[in-house]
Amino acid sequence: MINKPIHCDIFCAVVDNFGDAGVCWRLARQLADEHGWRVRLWIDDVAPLRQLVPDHAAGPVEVRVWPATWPTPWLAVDCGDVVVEAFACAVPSAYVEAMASRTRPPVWLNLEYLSAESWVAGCHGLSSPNPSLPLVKHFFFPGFVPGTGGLLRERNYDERRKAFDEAAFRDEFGLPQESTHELTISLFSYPNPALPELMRAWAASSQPIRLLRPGSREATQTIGNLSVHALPFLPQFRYDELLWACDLNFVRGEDSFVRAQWAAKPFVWHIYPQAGDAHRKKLDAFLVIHPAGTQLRTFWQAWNGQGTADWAGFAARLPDLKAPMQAWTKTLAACPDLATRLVQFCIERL
Ligand code: TRH
Repeated sequence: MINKPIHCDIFCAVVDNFGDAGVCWRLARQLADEHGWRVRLWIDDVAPLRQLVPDHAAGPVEVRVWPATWPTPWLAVDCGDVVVEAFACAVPSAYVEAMASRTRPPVWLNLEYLSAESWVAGCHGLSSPNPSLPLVKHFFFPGFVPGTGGLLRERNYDERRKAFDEAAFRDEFGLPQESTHELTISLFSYPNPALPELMRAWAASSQPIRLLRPGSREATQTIGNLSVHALPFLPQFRYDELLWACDLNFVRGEDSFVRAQWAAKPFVWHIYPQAGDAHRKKLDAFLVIHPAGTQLRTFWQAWNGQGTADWAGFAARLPDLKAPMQAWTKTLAACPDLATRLVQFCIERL
């Protein structure tokens, strides 16, 4: 048992996009803010973090550039009590040796990618002893069901949402005020061959559609009944505001996918494409556990490259999606969040 604040080093290698930095920052900030840990985030590319959190230098996390050549030797006292390697990014070997030379080895976690597949609960928490050093690594799997590591969700999420002023948000970005006959949609996806056809369907729809595209450089334009607005790439904590302001959210990857679930609005997921179509199984696994999975399936599969996206059919189902979306969020929010579970997991082993 230790009395001083727990010191945690999180290692993040940016593979691509924003998800690696986004997830690591979210976890790091929660551990510092909500659990009083002293957290250092070692990240090999600060550029995405700067976009997500322009003021990250203000704390509460100490952000350090993970140098290409790690300084050697690394001292045992400079290791965290808890070491998190995000997405199997491989902690530098000099650091690992220093971990092994501590009288009490750190709790070492590999934070895995999120998946709804049924094997996840069986693998969460499993340990892997180091073949040559007195160290054990544990696999920490985020997940949707009991027995997994849960999902990242800040303690003050509901409070922030209650305080959200949608009218002010719309004013700030030059959007008209909310109207009941118009559908507001946010779009954050990978390049998607299904998009041009969907835009045509939106332009031809009888209901006016306002499409908000964060981080898009395209000019704001109107095509038939579709108004397209380019928005700036928002700081991470403000991205939630965009999701709250919309009736339907197109999200992708891992972190925006989770935020859409907290927003409890109907959403469409563009899953991160993987070699050998491995992502299809993950998409199906989520549709199986989600209470609206049956209503979502064909449109989501089409958005992910299987079949044709039938907008009119999906739009007709939107009103019925509200209740299961809210029920799902309620179920998830009733479980402890990922940071709390991670803290508990570590305290039992420190
Ligand atoms: O950027 P992504 O495609 O990240 C991906 C996934 O995490 C994928 O699983 C992983 O393998 C790959 O990275 C390496 O999508 P994701 O996960 O949704 O992350 C986007 C982040 O950007 C998220 O934290 C929300 C944030 N964001 C903003 O802060 N402002 C914005 O305006 C937008 C659109 C997003």
